[in-house]
Amino acid sequence: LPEVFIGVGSNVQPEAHIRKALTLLRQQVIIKALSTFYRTLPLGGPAAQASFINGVLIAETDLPPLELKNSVLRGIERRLGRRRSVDRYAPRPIDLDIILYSTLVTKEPGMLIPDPQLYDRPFLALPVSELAPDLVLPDSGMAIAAVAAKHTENAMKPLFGYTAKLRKEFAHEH
Ligand code: PH2
Ligand code: MG
Ligand code: MG
Repeated sequence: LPEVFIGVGSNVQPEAHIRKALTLLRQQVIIKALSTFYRTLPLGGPAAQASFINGVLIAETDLPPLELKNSVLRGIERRLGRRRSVDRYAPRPIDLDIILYSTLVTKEPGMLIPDPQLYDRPFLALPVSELAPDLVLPDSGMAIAAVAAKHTENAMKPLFGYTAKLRKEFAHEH
């Protein structure tokens, strides 16, 4: 089955919303592994915005990317009360993004894989590197370790207790 790296983020009751999102997600895909989850400062948008929790998981699914995104991920976002508006920095109960889909490279509008944000967001690069330290990115040929090395965990606080609980509850045992 294709391995998909999915970015998870929330800044509205994030502990609870991420747990609910994973409960729904695992009804539709196999959750193989969870990165460390971090408390992160809001990037872009109004500075007064609430902080986020961000992390990345590896899923296995035979769903093609468009279906995974539009029915599964968007479906969970809607069920958790996310309403999309013109404000791309609006607080969100849950955000689920396809970061990598196996070795696929696609540049269609609305379906950029690998997600270009992987290159400039520490809360994506560091977790992906934790989950797959030897990964080579299929679009650029860059090593994820090199991308992650450009970032520091300065603005990221690892949530070890929360991560352990998520792993116990949701990560499929190998
Ligand atoms: N997502 C955003 C904007 N800012 N900041 C953090 N810390 N985490 C996010 O997931 C995030 C953000 C919209 O793309
Ligand atoms: Mg996002
Ligand atoms: Mg998104």
